[in-house]
Amino acid sequence: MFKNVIVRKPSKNMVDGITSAPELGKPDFELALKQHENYINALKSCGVKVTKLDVNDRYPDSCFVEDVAVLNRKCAIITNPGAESRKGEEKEIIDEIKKFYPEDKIEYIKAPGTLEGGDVMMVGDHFYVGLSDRTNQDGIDQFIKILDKYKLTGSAVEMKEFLHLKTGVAYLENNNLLVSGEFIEHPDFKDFNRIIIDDDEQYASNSIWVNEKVIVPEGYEKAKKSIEDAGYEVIVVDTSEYRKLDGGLSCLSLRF
Ligand code: CIR
Repeated sequence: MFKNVIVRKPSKNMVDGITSAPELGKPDFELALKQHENYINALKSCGVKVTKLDVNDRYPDSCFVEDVAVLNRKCAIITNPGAESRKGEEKEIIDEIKKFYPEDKIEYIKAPGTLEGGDVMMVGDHFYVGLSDRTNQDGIDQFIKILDKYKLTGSAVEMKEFLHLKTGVAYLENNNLLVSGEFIEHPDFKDFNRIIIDDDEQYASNSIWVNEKVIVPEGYEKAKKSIEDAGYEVIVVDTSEYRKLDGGLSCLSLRF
């Protein structure tokens, strides 16, 4: 169960955040703010305490807090983002993390290692880490070494198609895994109860489990039904403006 969630309010220049899909247009900032509020309310309805960090306009992508830290019940790992314009963004979360973890339980990924939290999927005490354009082998090696210190385990996941691991896969606890695209037949995930998300609804594979409920992006009816059929109560939140920046439900918070 998660007790806490950290989010960061988007800054005006989020509209200039990194995107691989400029054809979707620039985000509407006012709408993005409304969607962020709805997202916070959905999280609160799952019984977590939400900490909302101040706007940080030094980093246009700073609302995607998931990428700068990996938090678990034993330690906090401050990452080292692989994207050029996000380098240094991780430093902006450290003071907040210190409110939740003692300093000797805060670890750091160091250059030349890179790692972004969007590439990390927690399954109990095991952490799957995508070897992506943002997370390199050195970052994964450091990460696994840190986990080992806390008697946790990790493994690298080969991938080619998606930005981050969790762009295409989401763990819903109880061995249930949403999978799309290259992860549907991925050998690393063959022992999960796989809930397949069709290509035309791929964005919905970035849904999040929060205390037995699952938050799903608006507009993906087949995905919503499959998740409901698996026995979950679903909460729908529109994230259209974040999708324009390759961001989704998981990227917008740290849940721990
Ligand atoms: C980026 O490209 O870094 C942001 N525009 C989107 C980050 C999405 N984060 C995530 O999937 N965890």
